[in-house]
This record gives sequence, structure tokens and C-alpha cells, in this order.
Amino acid sequence: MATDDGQQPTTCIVVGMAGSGKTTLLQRINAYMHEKEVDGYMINLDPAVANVPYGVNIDIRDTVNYKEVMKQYGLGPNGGILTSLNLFATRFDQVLSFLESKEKLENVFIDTPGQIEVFTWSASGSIITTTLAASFPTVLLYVVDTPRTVAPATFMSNMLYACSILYKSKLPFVMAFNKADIVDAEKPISWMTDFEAFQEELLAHESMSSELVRSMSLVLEEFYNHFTAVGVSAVTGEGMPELFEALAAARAEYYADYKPALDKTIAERAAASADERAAALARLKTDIEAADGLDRADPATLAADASPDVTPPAVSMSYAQAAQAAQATQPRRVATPTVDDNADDLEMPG
Ligand SMILES: Nc1nc2c(ncn2[C@@H]2O[C@H](COP(=O)(O)OP(=O)(O)O)[C@@H](O)[C@H]2O)c(=O)[nH]1
Ligand SMILES: [Mg+2]
Repeated sequence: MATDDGQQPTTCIVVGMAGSGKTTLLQRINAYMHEKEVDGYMINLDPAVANVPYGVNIDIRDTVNYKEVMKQYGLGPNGGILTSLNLFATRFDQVLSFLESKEKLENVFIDTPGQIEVFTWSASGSIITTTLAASFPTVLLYVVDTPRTVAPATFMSNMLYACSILYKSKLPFVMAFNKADIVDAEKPISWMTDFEAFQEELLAHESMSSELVRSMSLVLEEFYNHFTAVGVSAVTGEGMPELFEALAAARAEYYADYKPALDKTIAERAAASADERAAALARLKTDIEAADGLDRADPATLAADASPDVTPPAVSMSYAQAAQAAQATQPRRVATPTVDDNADDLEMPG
């Protein structure tokens, strides 16, 4: 099992629907880390954010100007954001080296573009996530807009989205029910463990989709076992200690489950490519031996080999006779002049 030597920072990628409060929550998290004297590092990957309200250490906006990208490539806002992220992903190895060179870092938080799918369903988002997860204990922090998730149907669609991200990334997952200052997060969180409570809520909100939501909730039961959910407020700061506890547990999960699986995949790939190399080498050796054999083997045997369906003639020939016969059937090598359109380039024998 991969062990945690405590040397690497927990890398937390913050995702969530637009307006769920990712950026504001990071501002709160940053303030909390300062207060607790925890070494943190903040990275902003949202090229379209007007103002980053926390002290950002690495900002995508310093590298790519998303408005310029829109103009240059004739793109709309979403295309501009995605292309900017793609451009940044090509340089992500530099970010990685930089993080690796930092000492004493405890936490790295990464803010992602407002529109969730720009990060979670893009090639660059996958590249950034897997690159980070290969080097650091990485955790996904999924931010939920709690006031918009208190109806069973919206709760379910948000959970389905989270579920798709969890299974796509396979990374340890923490769910932060944000804006707990507006709506108590306890109720939606309880729906994950208390099936009856969710059914009651469904009855109270009976609609056309109730049956579908009911069956979905059964399907998602297994998914709910895979993460911790905490109620937080980016505005009041409630739930911060619980959030950091959940992140620490997710870090442990990274070392217990994700890292060994990753190491196993890497080892399997290395073994597979070693096998491939060995097989290619064996093929090459056979080919060389066969070619070598062509020069030295008994021509009669060769003739038999060449047409295995034909029984070789039952005449006994001495090796010398056979060699002679074989020689006689060899086409004579005649030096033929090469014809080329460009006669000047031809080297004529003297
Ligand atoms: N009341 C309340 N509002 C919040 C909270 N977190 C974020 N907001 C508001 O939600 C809106 C969207 O927040 P933002 O951080 O930009 O969301 P993002 O798109 O996920 O980064 C802003 O108007 C924030 O002020 C919270 O915990 N409580
Ligand atoms: Mg934001």
C-alpha cells in the first residue's frame, strides 16, 4: 500500500455548478488557513473571472487573455474559456514542477471555471486532473448550491451530475453543501442516508418526475457511500473545521485506494509494454534466423518448406547435386541500366 509520508500537499480541485460559490468558498478557505496558520497555495483556472477575491498564487489570467482568445479564434464565451484552458493545460507541467519545488505546503486549492462542464468534461480538465493526481494526493471538492438543491428533483439532478464526475475521475470526493447561512444543509445531507426521509419529501413535492426521482434515489444509494458531505457557508465561515476534516479523510482515501490502483495500472502498462518489446524482439530474431537459414539450409528441405502441400519427390540426391540443381534454377543476375527521366543524374558505368 502507498504510504503517506506527509511531505506532499493535499491538492483540492474545486468543482461545482456556476454560481454554487466555488470562488467565494475559496476566499473563505484561504482566510481560514491564514487564521489557522496552515500553509496554503491558491490556483485560479477560471480565465473569465472578473475578480479573484483571495490572494492567488498562480492565475490562468496571467498566462492567457480569454477575451483575446475569443477575438483571435472567433469564439463565443464558452469556446474562449475552453480554448484558454486548453492553452494553459499545455503548460501545466510547469505548474507541477513549481508545486513540487515548494516545501512545507500543506494544501493546494484549485478554482475551476464557473461552468462546470468546461472543466469536468474537457480534455484539458482531464489532463490537469490526472496529472495532479499522479503526483499529489488529490481530492475533488464538489460545491453544491444548497438553496437550489432543497427540492427533490433538483437535488437528484445535482447528485447525478456529482455521481458522473466521481465515477469519471475515481478520485476521493468531498461534497460541500454551500450557502448553509441561507438554507440549512442538514436536510439534503440527511437524504443521502435516510431513504424514508427522502421519500416523504418526494410525496410532499409530487410531480410528473416523482417516479423517476424515486427510482434514481435507489440507484444512487451506492454512490452516497463513497464520499463525505458537509454543510458550509462561504459567507459566515461555518463548517470550515468539518470541511478540513473531510479533506484529511479524503487524503487518506487517496493513499489507501486511488494511489495503489494508479500504481497497479502503471505497473501493468509497463509490464505490457515490456511484453510487447520482448515479443517484437523474438519476432525479429525469428526473422533473422529464417533469413540466415535461407543462405545455408539444404535446398531440398527449403523447397519442401516452401510448398508444404506438395510431397517432395522420393529421389535421393546428394547435397552437392541438390545445390547444383538449385543454382541452375536461380535467376541469373544481370546488370540492367536504370532508366530515369532525369538522365543527368544517372551514373553510367565507365
Ligand atoms: N449567502 C451566501 N451566498 C454565497 C455563498 N457563497 C457564494 N455566495 C454567492 O453566490 C454567488 C456566486 O458565487 P461564486 O463564488 O462567484 O460562484 P462560482 O461561480 O461557483 O465561483 C455570489 O453572489 C456569492 O456572493 C454563501 O455561502 N452564502
Ligand atoms: Mg468562480
